[in-house]
Amino acid sequence: MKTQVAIIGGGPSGLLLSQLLHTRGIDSVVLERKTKEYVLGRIRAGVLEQGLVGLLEEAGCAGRLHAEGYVHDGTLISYGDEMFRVDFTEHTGKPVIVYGQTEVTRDLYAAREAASGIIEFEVEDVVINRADSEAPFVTYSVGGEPRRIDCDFIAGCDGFHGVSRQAIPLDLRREYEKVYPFGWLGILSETPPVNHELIYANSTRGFALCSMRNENLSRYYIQCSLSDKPEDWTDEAFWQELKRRIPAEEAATLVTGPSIEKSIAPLRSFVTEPMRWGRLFLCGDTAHIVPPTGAKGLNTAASDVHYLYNGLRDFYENGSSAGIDSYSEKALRRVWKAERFSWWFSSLMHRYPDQSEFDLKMQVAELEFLRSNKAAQQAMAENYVGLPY
Ligand code: FAS
Ligand code: PHB
Repeated sequence: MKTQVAIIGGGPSGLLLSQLLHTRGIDSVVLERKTKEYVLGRIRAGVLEQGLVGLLEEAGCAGRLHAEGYVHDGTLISYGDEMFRVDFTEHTGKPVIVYGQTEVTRDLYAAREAASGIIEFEVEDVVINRADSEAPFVTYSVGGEPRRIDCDFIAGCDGFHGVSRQAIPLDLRREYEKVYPFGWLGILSETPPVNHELIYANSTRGFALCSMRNENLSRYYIQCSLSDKPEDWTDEAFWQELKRRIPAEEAATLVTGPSIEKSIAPLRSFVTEPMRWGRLFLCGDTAHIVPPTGAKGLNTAASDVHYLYNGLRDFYENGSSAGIDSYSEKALRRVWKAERFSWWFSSLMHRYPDQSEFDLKMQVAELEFLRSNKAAQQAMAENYVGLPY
């Protein structure tokens, strides 16, 4: 098979890139390791920056998002029984949209299928070949049958555990990592959200987050030990712990119910540089990971897609390689700002095993400053709604 862009990974990065390229008549093939049902079964991000919304509009996939997504003009931050609000629209003129990553991915699959886009599922043994040449190709198998795609470019959109990052020779890669000494235990419940906005909670017992997907589908998280397993937590134990970590007034109105999904995500900050080697471009989680505290994971994958899509458009439409040549530097400049914000917000909101009494006092002082200072709130709001591409 021959195509212009071979895309490894059928998650949001790969699908969004494929659909955007399609709108400009640029052919691609998406290779996905799992089944579509498996991909759609993952419960992940919930908050979309305007930049991602704009890309989905450009890709012709934003109809349901605008019909079903929730516009959030701000968020609540609590510490003990104290709670204050950061108004995104007041400080930046922009809201965020609450709409699950699962739905974004579903909309992208629907768009690719409507356009007869080529997506191969359950691929195995994906190997990137001659990425540092003018004639790269990808080999893989489906059902034991060996296959090959000859292409102009390869987009590695295969997430943190994919093969693309490793295709760049180790001596050419620099990796930066911070592993957090805790995870997030998350549940999904068919209950009304405790508040119409998100609540990020700093408590003496650890972090909690109250989020949602719609008026009868709530998403809650509590910081947990890395040794915890989802099955260690009954629903009742989860609800009791969540109530201890959010303000009493909110806990009193929390509607509990059976969990329909329960999972633990480890937290890490990770960046690999560069995000390009020859005709291979890394995009999304394969190149960088953030702790989900700042809701930057999916949204930073989106800005990578923006830079790569425009670089490839420039190449095919204008014969210029300027966009693809500057891709890695441009993408990384925004990636590191997302890493900083996610690390800052995680440091502010979580309990760390080695924290001293002084460290805890610093957290409260930082929260009080954020609560009372307009410039601090503007800085937080600008990062949360998404820095410019
Ligand atoms: P993805 O990992 O989503 O997609 C990569 C795809 O490539 C997958 O479908 C995988 O099956 C496929 N693949 C892997 N190896 C392959 C191979 N060899 N061949 C072919 N295909 C291959 N972000 C937030 O903003 N908020 C959150 O709350 C949040 N929670 C998260 C929870 C978890 C458990 C995880 C892992 C991530 C979370 N994230 C969150 C981040 C997440 O949303 C990512 O940023 C987002 O999925 C990035 O999308 P992709 O880059 O497409 O990577
Ligand atoms: C979610 O709704 O899953 C969510 C929202 C905000 C975050 C992380 C996760 O920062």
